[in-house]
Amino acid sequence: CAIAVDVDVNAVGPVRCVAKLEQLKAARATVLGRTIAVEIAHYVALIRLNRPEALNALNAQLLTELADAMKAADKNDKVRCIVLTGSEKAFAAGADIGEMSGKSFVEMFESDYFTPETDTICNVRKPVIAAVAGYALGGGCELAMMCDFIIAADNAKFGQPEINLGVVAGIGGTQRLTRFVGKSKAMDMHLTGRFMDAEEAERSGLVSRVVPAKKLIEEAMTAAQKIAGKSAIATKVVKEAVNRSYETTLREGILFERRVFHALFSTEDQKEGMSAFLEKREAQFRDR
Ligand code: DAK
Repeated sequence: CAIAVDVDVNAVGPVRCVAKLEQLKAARATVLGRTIAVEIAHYVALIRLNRPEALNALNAQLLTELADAMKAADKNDKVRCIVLTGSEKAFAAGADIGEMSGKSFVEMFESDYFTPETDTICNVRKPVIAAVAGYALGGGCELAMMCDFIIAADNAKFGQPEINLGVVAGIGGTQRLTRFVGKSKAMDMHLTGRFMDAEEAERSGLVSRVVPAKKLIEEAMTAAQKIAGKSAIATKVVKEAVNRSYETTLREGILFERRVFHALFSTEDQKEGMSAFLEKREAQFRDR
């Protein structure tokens, strides 16, 4: 089912300030898929996973719809930041065990199970925040880690319990969790299958902050709107540069950072941002 996310919310030009929640609700436009819902307002796309009957377990349909929605949001001029969330009970309780259980090696290998969808999600160039409440397990934890940062509700529970099913994480969990929390804790999580609560997740560097569950969306939208007000060129460059720290050596990463820093001096937004600071006024970024 098509996920069209081009919705006019009567906002012109980059976001200058954080909109109030009431304004956000008033301007909200919703597009529903069968397993996700997309709302766009004030330059933020809020994508909700919506398979409550299976705690948002990731099946082929959900991941296809999610990848389509992410791609559309990445292309949409009215979106400058994306928030990905689930329900209060579950961000996502993992890949859909029912869908996977009977598959053979050949079926998994030939379909390259979930690779095109997760590649699409990881290739989004706009900033993506995961707003996680409840369970983020297995593929759910891995999906949250594919986002640029995670804001957790105080009821969030993270885990890689694939070991209990006789398998191993398959969409980045052994690699990303280890980079987030270090080898010892990652081994503990993957080998025992235990869950980590929000407080431990924040302490370990898996999430950037923990907020009360009732305020999760408000906090994530406020952060997203703040990002939406920055230069879109600079936010994409930040994303590429920080991701380099995972994907290459320190030496190469620092060289990449230096080069993109130099390159930003060719933009009007750099001149505007620095002039605005010196003139003690708010910057008016134009994404040029
Ligand atoms: N898949 C399918 N259905 C699930 C599910 C899942 N992962 N998790 C929950 N559900 C369903 C339950 O079956 C139940 O359905 P009904 O029985 O009502 O029809 C419904 O959601 C509510 O769940 P519970 O009744 O179990 O709810 P509780 O509150 O009692 O327990 C729970 C919540 C999250 C602790 C429990 O549901 C649970 O342990 N769920 C499974 C968690 C898990 O093992 N997750 C890891 C799955 S494996 C790969 C790509 C991806 C992956 C691997 C490879 N490749 C590309 C190579 C990823 C693998 C995984 O994620």
